[in-house]
Amino acid sequence: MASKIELKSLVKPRSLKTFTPGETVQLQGMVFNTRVTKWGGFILLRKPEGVVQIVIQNDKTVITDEKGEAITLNALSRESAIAVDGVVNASNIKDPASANNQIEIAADAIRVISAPSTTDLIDQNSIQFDPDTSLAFKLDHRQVTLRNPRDMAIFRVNAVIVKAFAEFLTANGFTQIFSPKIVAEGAEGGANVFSMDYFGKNVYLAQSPQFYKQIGVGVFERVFEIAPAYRAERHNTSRHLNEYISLDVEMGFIKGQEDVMLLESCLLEHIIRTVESECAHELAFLKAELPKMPHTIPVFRLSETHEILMQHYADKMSMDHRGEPDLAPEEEVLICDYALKEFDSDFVFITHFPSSHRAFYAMDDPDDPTLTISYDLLMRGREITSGGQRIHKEEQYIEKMLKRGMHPENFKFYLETFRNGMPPHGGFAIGLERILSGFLGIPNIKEVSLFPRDINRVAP
Ligand code: AMO
Repeated sequence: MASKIELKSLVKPRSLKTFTPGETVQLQGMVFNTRVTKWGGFILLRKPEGVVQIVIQNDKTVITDEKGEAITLNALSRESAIAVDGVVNASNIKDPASANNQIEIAADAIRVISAPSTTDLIDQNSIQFDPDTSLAFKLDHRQVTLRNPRDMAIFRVNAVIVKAFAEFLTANGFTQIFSPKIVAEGAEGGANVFSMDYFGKNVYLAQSPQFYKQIGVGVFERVFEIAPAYRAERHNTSRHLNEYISLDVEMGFIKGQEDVMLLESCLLEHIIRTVESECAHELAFLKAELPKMPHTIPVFRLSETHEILMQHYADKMSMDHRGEPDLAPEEEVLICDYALKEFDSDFVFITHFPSSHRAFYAMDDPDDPTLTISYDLLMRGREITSGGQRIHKEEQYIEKMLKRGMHPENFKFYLETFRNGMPPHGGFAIGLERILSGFLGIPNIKEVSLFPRDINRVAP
């Protein structure tokens, strides 16, 4: 059995950022690229944090293949898994994919641990830099195309967003939950629900953890969940996926939806600051600028938004949207433009959507029951969140369900929650791919989904 001391070195490989000139080092990684010169050449070694330059000198560096026989740099295939022994030297690397541009490694020995089984490898350089390489090609070969520094940088930022989300909520008394994705009823209504056979019964893939996070409030007061959500979107757009990651939050004992909006503002601020401090390298590489978060995010009612846009952008709109129950995509773009110009904010809250266009669990506004106490949060021209206050009384649920022609008997377990007592509560869900694409300025969310599922794609 391995001793704990050995395990320690396995658990945490040393970060390349800690390498200093003069040190003797041993490291392992995959060959991203090689360049042969008269005197030797270079290997770009791929590590989780980026690439590192290895310098080969023909008269000094010994390279051996899987069998232990000496080979030339020319014979070293890209995507070989190798072990390197060498000395760290100071350098000044220009490659933005570099994990630490202050150093390179002068290799004494390179040992091939495992070489690929083909010489017909996917050309990562063209994937990264050639705008003509189609997204379809990249996605068809995603299992390999993810290995280039650009995609790796995208998904490192992704991981930091998720970490910051969980960190902030945990620090603020929220308990992380994991709810089922095979469910008896769609929570959000509408036709975009996937149904499937479950031992002869018709069941669904969860459109959101809505019911379960509300149930979670009855237990823990404050809960969050990070999990896939499923939507049978028939349209192939740059902002819809059939499976996306939903960052869900639900909080009990709220005074109103303002509490929920304040929580989300502070949460986003924390996420932005964390990405800023931990992903400076990735942001520079991707030429991304994080969104501007003002002290207070501007808030407009939906009806007010239609009016503002008619007043300021009538010439830019295809039609007059006043009286409509939702924001048109062109309005999402224009109200964000307005928020940026007037409030220096890349975010804007839109509130008071009509009850007829929100899910049944949304609390109706006592001042005007045709409206709900609910909101959307837009960032850089796109909706990233829906949220609001929920109904917390069983009678109100039943009344609203019956009005909508829904059958309360289909929601027995959900209603039992409220019959047994619930505090006033509310919450929201952020689409992970939507915030990541917005942070990085990558318009198509398929590019920021690890293995996107759309109407034509279920593999890889
Ligand atoms: P909603 O249906 O608005 O609300 O979804 C919340 C957020 O999830 C993201 N999202 C999507 N992302 C990619 N592809 C899709 N097909 C897709 N659909 C939704 C968006 C959206 O703002 N239960 C409520 C949330 C709540 O009130 O707590 C809900 O699911 O970023």
